[in-house]
Amino acid sequence: MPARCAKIEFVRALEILDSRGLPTVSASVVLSDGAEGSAGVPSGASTGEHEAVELRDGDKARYFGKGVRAAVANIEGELARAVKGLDAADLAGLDAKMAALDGTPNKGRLGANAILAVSLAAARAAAASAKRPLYAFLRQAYGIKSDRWILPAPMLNVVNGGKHADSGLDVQEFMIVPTEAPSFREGLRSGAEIYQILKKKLSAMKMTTAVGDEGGFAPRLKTHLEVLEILAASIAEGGYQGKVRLALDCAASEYFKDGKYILEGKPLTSAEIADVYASWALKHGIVSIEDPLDEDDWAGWKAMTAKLGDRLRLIGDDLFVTNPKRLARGIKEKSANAILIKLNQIGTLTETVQAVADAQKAGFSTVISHRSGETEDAFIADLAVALNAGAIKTGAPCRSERLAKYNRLLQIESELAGKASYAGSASFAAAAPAR
Ligand code: 2PG
Ligand code: MG
Repeated sequence: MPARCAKIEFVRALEILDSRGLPTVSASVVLSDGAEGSAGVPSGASTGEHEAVELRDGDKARYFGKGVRAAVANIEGELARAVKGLDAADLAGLDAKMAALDGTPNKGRLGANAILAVSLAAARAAAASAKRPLYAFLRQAYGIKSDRWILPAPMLNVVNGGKHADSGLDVQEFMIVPTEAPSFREGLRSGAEIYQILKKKLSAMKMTTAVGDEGGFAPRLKTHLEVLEILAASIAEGGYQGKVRLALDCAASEYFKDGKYILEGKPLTSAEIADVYASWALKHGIVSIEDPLDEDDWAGWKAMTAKLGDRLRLIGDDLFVTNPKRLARGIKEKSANAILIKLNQIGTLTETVQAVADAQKAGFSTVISHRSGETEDAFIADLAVALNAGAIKTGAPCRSERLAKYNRLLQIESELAGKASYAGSASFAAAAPAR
């Protein structure tokens, strides 16, 4: 008997709250065989100009205009009608249909948040119907041919600045990355231990140990170098020197004003700020810098990649916004050598998978990422493993919306016992790990 594919029967949606207590969208998809899947959509704070549209109600009487009732109505109305009866396992077909129905280049009519919720919930429902773990189902559904399972290196954001905290630091994220570890579990342990050591050090300095949006500390330290020094000391105290390295997300579009980068109060050109980053990188062996420059400073990115690209990963987040078109330009112009991947920047799972495939083909490293406003949904953990992405960034080892992803990876690693390897430093070397 030919295998019968379950069809989408109905779709429900709900306005829920994210980790900042602001509204976001969740959806559930039910199939003809009774299988069900749900997903929650995250939301950014330092959002890129070129991201797909997050549809918000704008009704100031509710949640200061941030309600998502229109997105919920779009899911239960137009989108539900369009996807009813579709083969749930055909994720690419489903996503193409929703994007065409929206009809805009940035999903501005129905909302990328509405479309993504259905895209992810349908993938979960299809995996449930196939009785396969999500990571394995995704690999099969997108025809990814690899018999290797790679657990990503976690990039743990332990000090928060920029728009994510009131620490006064310009740089948004200071991360620690276990590059040398025998397994994901051991890598995560080293990061979690260093986080606790850092907490003690900050307390001893009479600094606050309250945390920012992504679970990292938000101390009012005067300079960025001071933060790097405390982090290096915490790593050394844990006994992880050379095994756990440092990484930054500058989110520099936030401090780019009138053609200059305002760092620690000083206006700098892109060439001048590149020298500052280079000196930090040299001193502290930084393995990657995300968004060191503004999202439209293509010339600056190109120059910086020519200068530093053989030493570290320059990761485009706001620059590429997970958009295969912007990535294609970056590959052609050698604007960066790595890409940050966020599902809600582009609005469908299929386009996200495409961006990862294009990047890997070009030898770019890929980092699957959370948003600063998150839910308990751990979809990105499965996605990182399905695509052998090599790295994942999902906050500090603190706060359950962040730990949900790391804990899911622990579960996947134990499920794949003996069959999986840990990406470690491979994601930060010259070429991305082979699929
Ligand atoms: C980033 C993200 C996630 P936000 O800039 O990389 O850390 O922040 O979700 O606020 O854009
Ligand atoms: Mg970023």
